[in-house]
Amino acid sequence: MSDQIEFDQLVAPDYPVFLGSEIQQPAPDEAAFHVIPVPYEESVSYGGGTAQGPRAILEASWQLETWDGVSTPSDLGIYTQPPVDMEGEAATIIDRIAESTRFAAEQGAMPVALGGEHTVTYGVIKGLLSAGESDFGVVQIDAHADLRDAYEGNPLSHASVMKRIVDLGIPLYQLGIRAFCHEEVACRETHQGQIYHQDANQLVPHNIQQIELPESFPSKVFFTVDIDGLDPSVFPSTGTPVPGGLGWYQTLSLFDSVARQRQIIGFDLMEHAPIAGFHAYDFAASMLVYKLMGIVQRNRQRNS
Ligand SMILES: [Mn+2]
Repeated sequence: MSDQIEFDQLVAPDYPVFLGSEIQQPAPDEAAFHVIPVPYEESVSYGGGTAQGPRAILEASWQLETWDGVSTPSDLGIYTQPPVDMEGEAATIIDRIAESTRFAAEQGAMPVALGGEHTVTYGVIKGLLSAGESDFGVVQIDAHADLRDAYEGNPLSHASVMKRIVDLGIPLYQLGIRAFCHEEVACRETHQGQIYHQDANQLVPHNIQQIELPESFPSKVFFTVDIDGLDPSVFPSTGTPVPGGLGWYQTLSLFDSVARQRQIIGFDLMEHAPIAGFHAYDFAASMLVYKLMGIVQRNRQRNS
């Protein structure tokens, strides 16, 4: 794809700005959204390639229309940050992700992180905390619970990312989970009142489009989307695909139902691993990001 399109707005070599075909890169403090590319791929357990995810999503975004079918999210301003530097050890990279996230928050913008493996979300959450966000919950769409205390000895594995977040005392609501182990079931039981869930076997066969967050759930929400939470018929472009996942419209509806109940303070899309020759999935991933921005935009208008 990059062989055919010449990108005239870049944030780093080979990294075009999000939607750069349609909008000029604004100043960082004039954007409601900061897209943060994080090509992190360290602990991937099965199929690889998610380090290529952020760039593929940015490239594909040049094919989007600014009108998302309902509103024009780009009117709020979308700033694309340079990709996070991947040199060094996992803990160092996590700190850099946190810095980029904090920068977004300090500019008054909502971080929109593009992965990369799901571990990235831990850095984003640390960044929100360091920016002074304290009382928020996380809503997670995923095929996997990611609640192992460590995976293959690694506490910063993509399979442990939600455990790291739970260990920070942050409430968690899981959606679409359908592949998990006994340790993760036990973790949910240990953390009753902190971890909530509606798994795929409830959501998908019953075509549930909305959830109701518990009253005690914080008023602010960070929303993390592992692309494997959607069904592999929509997104086979991921390292650990699992059948029986959420549909396209169902995902958008569930996100909207959360945005109607709580203030979204950021979101991410993780684990997209482009498949050479199948650019449909890159485009779908970029459209999903833009559609989520649109839902944020419309709920802001509704609530203001
Ligand atoms: Mn995950």
